Amino acid sequence: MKDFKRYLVTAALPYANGPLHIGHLAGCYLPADIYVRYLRAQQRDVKFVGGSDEHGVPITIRAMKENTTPQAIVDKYHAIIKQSFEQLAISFDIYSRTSNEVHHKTASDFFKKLYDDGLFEEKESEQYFDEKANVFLADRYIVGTCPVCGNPNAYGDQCERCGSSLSPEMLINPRSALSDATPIKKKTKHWYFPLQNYEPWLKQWILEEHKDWKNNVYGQCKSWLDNGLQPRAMTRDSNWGIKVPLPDAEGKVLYVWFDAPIGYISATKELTDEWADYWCKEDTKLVHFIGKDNIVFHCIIFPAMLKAHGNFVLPDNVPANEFLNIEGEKVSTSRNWAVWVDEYVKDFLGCEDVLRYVLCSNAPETKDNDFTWKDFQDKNNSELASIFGNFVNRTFVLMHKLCGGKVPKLHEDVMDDLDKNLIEEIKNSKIKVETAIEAFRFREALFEVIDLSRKGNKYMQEKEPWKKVNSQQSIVNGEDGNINQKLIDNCLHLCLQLTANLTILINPFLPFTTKKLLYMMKVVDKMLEWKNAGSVKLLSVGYSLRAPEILFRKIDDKEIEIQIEKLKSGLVKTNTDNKKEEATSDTQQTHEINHLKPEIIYDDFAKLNLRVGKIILAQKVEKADKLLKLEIDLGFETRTIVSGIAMHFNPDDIVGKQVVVVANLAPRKMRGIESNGMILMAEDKSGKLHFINPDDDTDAGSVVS
Ligand code: B3M
Ligand code: ZN
Repeated sequence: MKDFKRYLVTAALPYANGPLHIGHLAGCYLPADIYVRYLRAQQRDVKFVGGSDEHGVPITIRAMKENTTPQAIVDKYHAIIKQSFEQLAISFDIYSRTSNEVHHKTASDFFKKLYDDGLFEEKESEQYFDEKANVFLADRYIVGTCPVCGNPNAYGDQCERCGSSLSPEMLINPRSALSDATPIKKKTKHWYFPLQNYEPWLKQWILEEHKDWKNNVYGQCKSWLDNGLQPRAMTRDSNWGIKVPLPDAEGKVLYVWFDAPIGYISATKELTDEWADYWCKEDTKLVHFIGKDNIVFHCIIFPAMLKAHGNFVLPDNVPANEFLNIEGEKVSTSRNWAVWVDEYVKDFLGCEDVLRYVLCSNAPETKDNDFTWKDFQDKNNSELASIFGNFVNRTFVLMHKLCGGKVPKLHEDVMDDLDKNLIEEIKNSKIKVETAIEAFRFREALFEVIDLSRKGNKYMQEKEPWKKVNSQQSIVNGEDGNINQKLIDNCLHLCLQLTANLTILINPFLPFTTKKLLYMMKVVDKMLEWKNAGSVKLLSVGYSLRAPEILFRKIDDKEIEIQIEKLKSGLVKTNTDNKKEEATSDTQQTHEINHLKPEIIYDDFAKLNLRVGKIILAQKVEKADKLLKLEIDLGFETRTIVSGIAMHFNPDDIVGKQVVVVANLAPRKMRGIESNGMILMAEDKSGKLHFINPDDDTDAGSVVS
């Protein structure tokens, strides 16, 4: 392994067009912060840079939606995002913004250098233009009717109802998503970066020299490289962004993905005069933490730009996470299906570490993962509080009760195997945790820390120091009493040393908890140096310690219900997806309809097999007030279906009625009767049920779709 002198760690620059949600945190900010805190504890030379991405179409769209200027938007959201990071203790050395002058100059000079070196291709092409809004339109901003399924709101790149991949030319009645105007084609000139020229080098650099990258990252790079790279326009027609620094470039700005990664360089410049050491010296380890949708930009495009420019180090690793879903659904900011960091902090003040814990122990490191409030509660109550918190609390309480509030001695003469094993476990934990962190396996690392506290609990349970006191009282002989005190001392001595170790190991993950622990032990930050982990001589004998604090309060069901309710009631119906939803405009925004279930795609619907059926028999089910047993003619067969409609209809009145049946529902036993399907009914506001009647003469078995 290469010996690195310094570390430069970056975390993707969030677009300043909305607040931060927990998916962002889990994706890259929390892992980056854990890594950096660990490196700092290792006394390594590290800089952690970040900032807001304040250019690009998402910002201008947001400004249009909110009827304000892009500047007002970025000012507003930059402040909110920055504060959310601070509240969760994401410890950037600098959190900058790409609207800063340093950045404009850095990005502009970067572009100019590539231009002067003759590395761009200038090309004119025809692109869609909205004459009303006076802007060129990316495919996503053109909507129209899908030629495949007739969806009137298909996008210029894809229909979300039927999943067809489209181009704007294919849409029937195309219109601009911004103004409703019919887009026209207009000529425009742009500067293209010939990515294909860097393909051989990228193949060597990534596919041969970086087999160590995470599978998801390596795999995505390989697929881009296998498909062949194309020239990419590095400029856009817009009045928001960094002006193209050329004389004949009126109304042109740098492509946001050209300028944003340069933002890492600009932020380092703002942070330190030694910025060039971090960016230009070969013994720097540059690590980009990102989400999976940013892989191509950080692994292919930006490195190619750096290579073309020359003099810069390249990323040594790009540990990208997958996505975090919420309660089984993709995060969608426009549907408000998200857990917002600023709101979390308000609702769970003092529980910042709990969020950090849950997001790390459930991080989408290798695949998309799910955040649920129930799991959040479980992890807090039965891991943090019951295992980690409980161990520390017992240790402190017993130390005060049985050892006079001071660190007791370790009496070597009465040490047994349990004691020796525990010392061994403490040493091993350090190695396990650091190996996992160095490999960007933060979940595993955190698990090891909690596991050490679990071992502490087990040790304490086996030793039962509280019982030694009772036997001590009953023993008249002073000698035995001493032995018992020695055993108590040893147990609590080791439990306290274990607590000190836990403090060092948990520090990168739970910085708030670490502070409380340091306070309770009356020790200073210096103890947190990573090299101290593994030692059982961290707390000096005779040193008096404070009373324990509760590290993690229990979170009750009510609090969880409130959050789930909040999530569900905030639901807004739209037809946009997670990644591209920021692209929608006023004209596409649909109104709020509360309590609708989360959006599904056509394929979900298509799984249902709906048929027309006719009720030929209806009977009450014994000892079940609500159930009727129905025999339903489906044309091709007769089915028994048990339905919860007995309170609404008299069996005799419904025989002969037509119904819509979910015919492929898995069978289910109710009151001992197997029900093979379900009938659909409409429920009005008052809770009254109504039949959904097909026309009288619809044949039984007809397909409903
Ligand atoms: N702002 C995209 C995103 O937030 C973009 C990242 C820039 S990193 C240089 O997903
Ligand atoms: Zn379609």
